[in-house]
Amino acid sequence: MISRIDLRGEPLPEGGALRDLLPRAEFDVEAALEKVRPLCEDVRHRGTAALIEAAARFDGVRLERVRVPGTALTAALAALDPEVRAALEESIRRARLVHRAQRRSPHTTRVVPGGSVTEKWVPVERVGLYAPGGRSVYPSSVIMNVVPAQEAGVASIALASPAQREFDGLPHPTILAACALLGVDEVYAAGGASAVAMFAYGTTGPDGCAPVNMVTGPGNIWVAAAKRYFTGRIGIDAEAGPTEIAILADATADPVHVAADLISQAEHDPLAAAVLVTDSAELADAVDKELDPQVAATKHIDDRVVPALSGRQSATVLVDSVEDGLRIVNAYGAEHLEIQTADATAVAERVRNAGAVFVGPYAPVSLGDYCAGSNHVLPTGGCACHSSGLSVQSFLRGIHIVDYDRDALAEVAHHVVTLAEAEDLPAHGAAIKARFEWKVPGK
Ligand code: HSO
Ligand code: ZN
Repeated sequence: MISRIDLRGEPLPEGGALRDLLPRAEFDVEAALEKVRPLCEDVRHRGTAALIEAAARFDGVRLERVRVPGTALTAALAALDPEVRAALEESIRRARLVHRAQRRSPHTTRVVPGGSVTEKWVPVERVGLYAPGGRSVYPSSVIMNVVPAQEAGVASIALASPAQREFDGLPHPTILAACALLGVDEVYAAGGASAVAMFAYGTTGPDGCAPVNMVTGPGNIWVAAAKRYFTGRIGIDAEAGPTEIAILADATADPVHVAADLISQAEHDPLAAAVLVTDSAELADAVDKELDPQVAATKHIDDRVVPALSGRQSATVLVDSVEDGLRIVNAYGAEHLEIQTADATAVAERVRNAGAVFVGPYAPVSLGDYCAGSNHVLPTGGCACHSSGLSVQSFLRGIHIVDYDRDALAEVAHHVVTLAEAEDLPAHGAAIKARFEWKVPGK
């Protein structure tokens, strides 16, 4: 079911060529931009009326209101299965523990006597979170977006999720219940690119949504395209692409676990990538054997798991050693990377590129998706080579406060003027000279 790439017996190529050995799903955000632009501009010009029309067109729902009343949030929480509630609460508790520890305090560096730079951390003022509907109704993603924003100190948080026909045009009740548990009370029934536009431009009227400074949250290609459209105007987390799991395993790994973990992320999307990198052909064979019965027994077999595992974005990669395997996974930069080898801790320490690393046999990705305390909004499509997953830091801005007195400025004035002149920017130098008895042009 899963194809094989055999890289044994030859030295691995360097750099980009190594990365190209592992194919990725096509995710052409640029092409989607064309379709998204008119939707976004419609929201800009017609506001709530455009959102109502988009809900009718894309979600098949006749909406009367876009803003979800507080009573609907309370009702959704009251109707929530107590076991689901307990699990969500535990997920929130653990996520808070980890994210609270990410808070940053201001730091002052005394550069010279009388001259200091303080870096202070200021939360983004208002954030819009997007929670998808349809195939991916994930209250866990609401937690993973809201908790870091709250722990960062974001004062104003709004959430949008598509209107659902079977729930009277409200977003999915578990999404609403998760909002209620987290204390998010500004919720809109709005989906896709239109929801992102609502956040970016803001809308007016009784159902209006004030514009936000930043939009985060997962979504399909239309949401990713809308985020790209508004980048610069607002901040975004990342353009999330299809999910990915890579597993670096040796002969000590349990094929039952490996197969189960590959399937676990394949279940998200027909374009999800499941990649096993191993130096053990025996393990690869055993995993292949394990996949058949486990896939046959899983729920989303035909629509997602089989297409994901058999797609060109998934593969078993055979290498000569765990050392070579490390090179492969570092070149790939998976969203999720499991290490299932002897001395997994030491191998994990050598990982440079991954959204999150899961160490040893008892840290599967599913744990991280829900209850490890870590964040599950992670960079996909190789972006782990330059970006991090969502965290408190994502919602903070570091501001430098430069405080120099006369003596401290005088001490370095000569260098500043020299550099200004070297860059042919004499007015920069003049701004220094004007403060001392130094010849300022025109004076
Ligand atoms: N694995 C997904 C997140 C998720 N899993 C939500 C289950 N629910 C991307 O990290
Ligand atoms: Zn998942």
